[in-house]
Amino acid sequence: DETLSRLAADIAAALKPWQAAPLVPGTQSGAGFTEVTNPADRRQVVGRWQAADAAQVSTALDTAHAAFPGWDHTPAAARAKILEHAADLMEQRMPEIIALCVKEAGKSLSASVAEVREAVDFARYYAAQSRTLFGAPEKLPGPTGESNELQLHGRGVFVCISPWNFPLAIFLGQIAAGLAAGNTVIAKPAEQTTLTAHLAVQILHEAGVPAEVLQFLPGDGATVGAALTRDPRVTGVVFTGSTETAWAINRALAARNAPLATLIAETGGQNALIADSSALPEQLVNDAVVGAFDSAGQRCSAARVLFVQRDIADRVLELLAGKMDELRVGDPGLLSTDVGPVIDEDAKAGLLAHIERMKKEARLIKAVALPDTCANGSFVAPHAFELDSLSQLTREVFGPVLHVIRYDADKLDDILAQINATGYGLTLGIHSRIDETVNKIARTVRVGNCYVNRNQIGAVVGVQPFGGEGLSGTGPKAGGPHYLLKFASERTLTVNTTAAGGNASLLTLAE
Ligand code: UN1
Repeated sequence: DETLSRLAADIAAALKPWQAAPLVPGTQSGAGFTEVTNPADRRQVVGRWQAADAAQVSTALDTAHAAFPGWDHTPAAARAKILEHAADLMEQRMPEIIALCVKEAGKSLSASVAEVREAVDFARYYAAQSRTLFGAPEKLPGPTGESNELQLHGRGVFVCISPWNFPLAIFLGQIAAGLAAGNTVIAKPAEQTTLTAHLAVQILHEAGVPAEVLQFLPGDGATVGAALTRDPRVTGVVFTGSTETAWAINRALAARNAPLATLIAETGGQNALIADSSALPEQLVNDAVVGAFDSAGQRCSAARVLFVQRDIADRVLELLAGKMDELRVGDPGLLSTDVGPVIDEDAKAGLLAHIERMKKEARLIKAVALPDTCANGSFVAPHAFELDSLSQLTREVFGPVLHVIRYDADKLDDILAQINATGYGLTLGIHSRIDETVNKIARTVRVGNCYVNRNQIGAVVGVQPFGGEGLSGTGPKAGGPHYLLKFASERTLTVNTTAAGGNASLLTLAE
């Protein structure tokens, strides 16, 4: 209790004064600073930063390339120790990180706490994985007189391109994976959350990651991102964001006459939640509301389309409208807030345009009223619409809008085919008490994460490895046992251990 109230007091203290705007060190020359304002009011200045220029990008690549062998040969246990130290530091500096995340990204207090928790989990999980996977080479069976082993190494220079919706967790998770596997890393965060990302990099450096091993290059995708991905020295890119950007990165990597690079991408979704008539309506609605509106719907895992069997649809829609009425929209710095602002004015404009279109083409189930306190910020009221068909949605709607479609029991197969036909495959929710139905849906719909009789967001590191397939990503799953393998290169070492093998038999195989 004491710890909790101290934490609450520290967060409140960090939230209150609008501290002197932090600059991004090392990027202070040249013109053009971007001013970051709090999305909850668009007035308070949170900080300023400046994009890296072409010379800085080029120097970073030289440096990362030169530093790779040294970091790759650093024992995995030593790399792991540094990441674990970073996890400890993040825990110690929770109030400061949470406050920045609230102010810069507009994430609610509870979501910002979860953000730090997830970042800590990623750092510890990949550290543990790297001890096991990279610590000792795997001995392979072979004929007498020969020894065989499989070693894992880093691939080289990894570029991490991260999204604004998890400004700390995904940013840090990507970097931690790259570093744990022995790569040097150049991190380019989403522009909207540069300051939170910068704080994460400071913490990693403080924990002992050498400056040349992890470099920070703020800026936009079209200039900084593109300059990085076209460089032949980049051996891997880990990206979370839109499917379109993943395509662009893939094309840039493929256009180089260079060693073939790895792309690990986690992209969008058109996530369905399917409820048959055996679903428990109250539980279904609770999970739908959390799935659709937590973090103002700005999760790629969020529930976007609720398919509800016609027999229970009226009851479910009534409960849904009632539950949405309880949502408190407003200042993300208040513990009582459920739904904060969306990330910026562009996002807001796009969502409002979608809502206007839905008002014409679909039936409004509920529009939550925005309180006056939301007047200046980038707020979008949570909405639910009833649609006739999934074809009315042409793209992922990344915000607090839930779409509902009724289906007849004998049309379930059609629904499943339509969901697959979107090409996305990230999360799926199923609410049903009938094992046969659950199994059929879970077997048919091609997604990365399927949740049964619970909400479909908030995958926990090491517990629910997260990531999609098809248009939703390449895999492997973040926070899962195979993720680090994709950041690594494999080397098979075969040594003649007979007398004829001479001195080779004296080789120390383990690094
Ligand atoms: C994302 O929105 O990019 O399961 C990923 C979740 C989070 C991951 C979301 N752990 O909601």
